[in-house]
Amino acid sequence: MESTVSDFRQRFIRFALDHDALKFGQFTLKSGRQSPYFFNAGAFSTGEALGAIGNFYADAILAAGIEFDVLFGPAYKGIPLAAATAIALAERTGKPIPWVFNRKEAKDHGEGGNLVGAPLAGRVLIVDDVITAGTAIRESLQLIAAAGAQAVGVSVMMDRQERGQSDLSAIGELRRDYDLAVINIASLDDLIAFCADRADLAESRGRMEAYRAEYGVRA
Ligand code: OMP
Repeated sequence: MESTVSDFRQRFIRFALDHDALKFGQFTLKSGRQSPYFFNAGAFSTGEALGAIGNFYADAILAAGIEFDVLFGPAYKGIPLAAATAIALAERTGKPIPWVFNRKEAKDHGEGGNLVGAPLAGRVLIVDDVITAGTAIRESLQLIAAAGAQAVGVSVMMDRQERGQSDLSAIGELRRDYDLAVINIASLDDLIAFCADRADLAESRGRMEAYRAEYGVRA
């Protein structure tokens, strides 16, 4: 059967399942919502898996055609993801691809400050793991604004397509408040479409559809 999910998105979902990064069950989210599925980027715990993830981000970023000057990886989970993405994009574009990350605690010796890597300046593309209500991304946006740089987009492996702080989706609010491009490797809609092709995931699909009806909103 032909799938409705485009190629790299479908390959990514299969890859996440194979690496136990995508789990079905009952999970309490940061927002307090009870979710029938969870994405754990920490499960990509080998160099091989991380290299593949960097290439999935590169697929999504190149497909979006966004222009940026520097990648930003927010501490902690965004750091290895931004590094892997910078390597993959450099290999595929032949460009240097500057990247920078933050520490959670400022350092008062050595080079000082709470930013490590390339200057946080110009057009910034954030690389983070998952977006639910958008709280984590907003912290990064404040940091980028404080540095005098301009956030142009955020790239995540999973857009859960949930409501933010209002009736809009989390990414709808980000677009409205910051004029940001949101680039995902996969979304909840992709995940549900993927499950439609798999009889063994029919029950999980039903629970995700019920969850989407409660917390989801189209961007
Ligand atoms: P928001 O800040 O509400 O957008 O939630 C995003 C963060 O929640 C991510 O950066 C993760 O730390 C965590 N999270 C996941 O890692 N995977 C999920 O499937 C769901 C969440 C979550 O708690 O919402």
